[in-house]
Amino acid sequence: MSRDAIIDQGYEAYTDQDHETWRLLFERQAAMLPGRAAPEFVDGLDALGVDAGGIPNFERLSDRLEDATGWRIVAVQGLISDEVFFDLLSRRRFPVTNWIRKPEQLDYLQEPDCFHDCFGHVPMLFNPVFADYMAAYGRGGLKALRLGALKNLARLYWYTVEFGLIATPEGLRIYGAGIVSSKGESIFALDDPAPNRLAFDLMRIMQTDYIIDHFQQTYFVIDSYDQLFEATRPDFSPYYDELKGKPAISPDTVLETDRRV
Ligand code: HBI
Ligand code: FE
Repeated sequence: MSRDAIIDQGYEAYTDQDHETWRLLFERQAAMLPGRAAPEFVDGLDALGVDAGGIPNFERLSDRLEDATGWRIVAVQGLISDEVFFDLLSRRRFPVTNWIRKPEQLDYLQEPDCFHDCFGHVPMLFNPVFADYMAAYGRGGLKALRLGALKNLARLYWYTVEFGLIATPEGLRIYGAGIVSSKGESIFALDDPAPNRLAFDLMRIMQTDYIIDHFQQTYFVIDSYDQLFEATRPDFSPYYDELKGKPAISPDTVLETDRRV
């Protein structure tokens, strides 16, 4: 079923302008991320960094990634169905959109492009624990689809893989792809007094709505990738049953039971 979604990257079709857009975004973000992004992200970026000269060739990048964690990148046209997305993740294939944004869209895009997918997501896939978490997430996604609990599980992806923060001895750091690939949000998420930064809580997250059209009002902070992986080890079926009767928590709410970080 995933076969239909996978396309050729079409590397030769990229224009000089496309590569220039990648370089601009890459250099802008890479310069800002030391001291902001998680050390594991920065390490992963080094592996990708040899391609700072332009859009990475997915096959060559996949060869390096596969050596590290067994993951490969596959090119897709854009958003793919939930089922295909989860099926790919469960088989350690990460879908990366092949096209890159236009120069006039450097700061904001509605849908993921090659820069978000590749720069934002691929570095963390070089980390063995995070890589295992992502594959487990894919398996969990297929199951959540069958159980009608996708909404709950999608929130977990949103608040970890896309917008997660991690506590380190040096302070809070970003590991979420949606933050590291955005200039504005990589500053906002750490420095702005407005958003809530709450300790990771699986059930709480799976109950919390999210906003997709501006910076987050709440970020959840993990202590380690092991914590993340361990939290997703149990069978979620009883969790979904428990969540079914509960109303959603709005993105800006802080509960008495929340721990601020
Ligand atoms: N497709 N290309 C692409 N990228 C995604 O991140 C993605 C998707 N399809 C579905 C999907 N994500 C959701 O299922 C998850 O965000 C939960
Ligand atoms: Fe993403």
